[in-house]
Amino acid sequence: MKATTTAFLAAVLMAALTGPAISSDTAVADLTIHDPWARASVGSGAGAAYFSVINSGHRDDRLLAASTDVADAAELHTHVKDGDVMRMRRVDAIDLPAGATTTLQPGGLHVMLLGLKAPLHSGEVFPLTLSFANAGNVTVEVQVKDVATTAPAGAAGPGKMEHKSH
Ligand SMILES: [Cu+2]
Repeated sequence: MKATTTAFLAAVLMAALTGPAISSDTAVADLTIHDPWARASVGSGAGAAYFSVINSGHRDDRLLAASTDVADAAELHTHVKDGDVMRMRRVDAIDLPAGATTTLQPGGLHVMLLGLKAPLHSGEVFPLTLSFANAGNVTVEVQVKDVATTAPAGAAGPGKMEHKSH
């Protein structure tokens, strides 16, 4: 009985650690979009979405655009170092080399959500449509996560980021 209870608790703990039992991978052609997530926003304004794209095919692809109903516009951005400050800059496309995984993450490549129609709350999910040069369009479910638990060490904080307008 005790051993069974312990095993049960271990299983519950594992489930808690690995998150909700929903699949966070979406496949389209040779691409797999893994773990799309966005930071919970403090207010409305701008947000950012992140994910990895695994290109298991033999030809390169490119992410050309993104769109979502939760924001007025979604742009592809990267960070560039300007002196001691990391600045965001819009890019025309994100290269997805064959056989490689390309990761969008805080402090690097990201999908910028401009003009959020409502604050993004932790635990919410919203659709994001991605347009690839070869694989076509696919809509993924973006999981909103708490800022504090997702900011990796070494990533520039919001105070050090400046948005470069176009
Ligand atoms: Cu940005």
